[in-house]
Amino acid sequence: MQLQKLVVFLAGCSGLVAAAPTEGLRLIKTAPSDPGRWVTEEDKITEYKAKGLHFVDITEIKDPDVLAILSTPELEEPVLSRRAVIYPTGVTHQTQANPLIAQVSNTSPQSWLKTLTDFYNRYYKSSYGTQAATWLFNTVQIVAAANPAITVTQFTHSAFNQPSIIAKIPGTNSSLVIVSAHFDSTGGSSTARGPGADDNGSGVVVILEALRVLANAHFQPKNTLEFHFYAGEEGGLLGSQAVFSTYKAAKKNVLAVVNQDMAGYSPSGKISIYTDYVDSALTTYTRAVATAYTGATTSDACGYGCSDHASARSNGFPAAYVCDEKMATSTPYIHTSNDAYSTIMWDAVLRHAKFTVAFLVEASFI
Ligand SMILES: *[C@@H]1O[C@H](CO)[C@@H](O)[C@H](O)[C@H]1NC(C)=O
Ligand SMILES: CC(=O)N[C@H]1CO[C@H](CO)[C@@H](O)[C@@H]1O
Ligand SMILES: [Zn+2]
Repeated sequence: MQLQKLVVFLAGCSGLVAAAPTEGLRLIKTAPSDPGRWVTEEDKITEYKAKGLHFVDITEIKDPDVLAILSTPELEEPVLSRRAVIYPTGVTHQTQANPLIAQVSNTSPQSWLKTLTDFYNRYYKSSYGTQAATWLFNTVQIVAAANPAITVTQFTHSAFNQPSIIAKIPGTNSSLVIVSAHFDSTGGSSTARGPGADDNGSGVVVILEALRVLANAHFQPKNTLEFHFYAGEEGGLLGSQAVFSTYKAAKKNVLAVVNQDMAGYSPSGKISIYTDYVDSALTTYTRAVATAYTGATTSDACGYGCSDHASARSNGFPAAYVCDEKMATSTPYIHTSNDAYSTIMWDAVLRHAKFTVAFLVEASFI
């Protein structure tokens, strides 16, 4: 609220802000120090996403805690300290994890990613984006049906038709371990072809494959496991923001959020664990799990508002970000019509799916 008044003031006197807030414009923020600027929906995609610029759409964020974190420099202690979770220093459940990891394959991911990339695009405000959500909801339900204890729900968003989707494996404890990926895509404008194979169809099929394996095995966790498929990420982290805002209001106890956004293009053959705008203790634990189960990892930083883990963090939850490659050598096809099924490196998808199963099994016992 206050922030928005500030922006109006700045717009009047300095020209720092692109436009005054009028009907239909959106307030986006590109850095902690950026007071925000009003842009059109189309500009978000053509002037920011398509040019590799990250932002958070803060138009609907009213929570002062969340706005404060989004304006706090990355290296300062976040205003809203998360509950301290003590993570194990290494892996301790290989006996349970290894037989499950052996069930991971690319057979289902290949078929799912083919369907996802065949939608003209999965832009969150297009009818294709809604159709993709309907298909994904049905597919998650089919996968989850192997274990009747698993619930699958749609989390609807007031400002656009594409819902987020959440699958839950109830544990004996309601504390949550969450893996996530967004399923919307963009091809560089609202109307462009956007197959979104690596970005981020690959993250979606990775966590869906992990769900398939755990559902088939009737895996019974101690902590409750959730699989989040977010809508509207390319619009400024909209789906994840709404989900975590609800979780904050409900005072849910979240032990870990591991977001994967791009899991299908990796010339290095190593999982990359990103280190900025994340929880450092969870990141250390995530790296320990990834190293134990997939070998050496790399590190990088992707900046402000880079993906949905930022929404978990700004709502006070511990978040980590796992990607298929360092920025410099990551897919050259992102956010274009060339982010195609044919460019996917399937060994990377398999590696991330195995990591996801390993992480869920290990963290289910935290
Ligand atoms: C659930 O786990 C949390 C720690 O994550 C613990 O504090 C709490 O006591 C547990 N609840 C039950 C019912 O075991
Ligand atoms: C990221 C995203 O959420 N869409 C994203 C897919 O992944 C790339 C790499 O993380 C992001 O830059 C895009 O914004
Ligand atoms: Zn993207």
